[in-house]
Amino acid sequence: MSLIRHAELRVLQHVQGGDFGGLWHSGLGHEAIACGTAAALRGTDRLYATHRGLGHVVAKGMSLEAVFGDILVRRLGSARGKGAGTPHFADPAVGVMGFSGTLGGSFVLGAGSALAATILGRDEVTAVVFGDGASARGTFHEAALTASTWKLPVVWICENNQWGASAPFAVHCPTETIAERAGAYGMPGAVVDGADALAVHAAVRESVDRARDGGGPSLLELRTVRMHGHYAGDQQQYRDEKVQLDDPDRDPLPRMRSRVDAATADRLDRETAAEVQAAFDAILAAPTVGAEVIYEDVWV
Ligand SMILES: Cc1ncc(C[n+]2csc(CCOP(=O)(O)OP(=O)(O)O)c2C)c(N)n1
Ligand SMILES: [Mg+2]
Repeated sequence: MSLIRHAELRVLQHVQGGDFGGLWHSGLGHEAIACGTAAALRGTDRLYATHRGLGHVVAKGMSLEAVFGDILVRRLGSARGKGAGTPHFADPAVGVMGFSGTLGGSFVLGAGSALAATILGRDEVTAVVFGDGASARGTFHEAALTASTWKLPVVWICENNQWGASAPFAVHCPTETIAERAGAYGMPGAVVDGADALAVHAAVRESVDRARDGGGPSLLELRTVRMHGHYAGDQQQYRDEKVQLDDPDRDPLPRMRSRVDAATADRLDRETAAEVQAAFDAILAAPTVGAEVIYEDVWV
């Protein structure tokens, strides 16, 4: 969580410096979900993350170099210099299966990934992460229904940060929870404190075990806060509440820190800060790529 926090802050600093050609969606506040989820998955299990998913892909095992390379449009990025940042993070070797520019595509891709594992006899679980806003897509219905009917090894992981861009949860969702939809699909559903990494881990672990044992999918709704705007630079005029970093009631980092002895926490903080700084500097110093890469990896 500390590594992800430092990486998020470093990227934010870079984006705020103005040398970034796109929208950056900060995952500050989502670190416990990323780590609790990845820790419950095996290396061979598959993960579909989100546009806010830097933490998820790092927790799943994607290198900082590849992540920063994608953000900074360098050769070492997983898109090998084609850029585009978070939506295109992918490293199948560690089970990071990519995402897309449109929300909701990963519901059906995730169900397909789990179906493939079943057909091929692979002992793999697929975790699909999505936001409270994205849960409104019609693809959720068809993927959830099919995955439950066929008992596919999927875990649906909703990061409910109470916002879909500028729309508050109560405005875009007619029910108190998203988890209560689970019953309609014949799967278990639960609301979990998404700022508590250990609670996330326990819940995801149970769902992963169930999926692996042939019990089919589950729907977990992990409640947390989006600590920054929808994108870096979002003035959030629609939002009164401001969430501060280091708030022990809202920020997942101090909550985890309180469970570790202070010396260990300090050491991890120092080491991860240095690791992030070194990786970011190295990628920043590498040459950017030009238009010559555009036809690479294109199948005609
Ligand atoms: C199909 C589709 N509709 C709209 C968008 C634009 N968009 C990108 S992120 C976002 C908000 C998503 O909210 P949520 O799913 O709750 O995720 P969060 O940003 O809160 O992590 C929107 C509307 C999109 N990328 N794809
Ligand atoms: Mg949201």
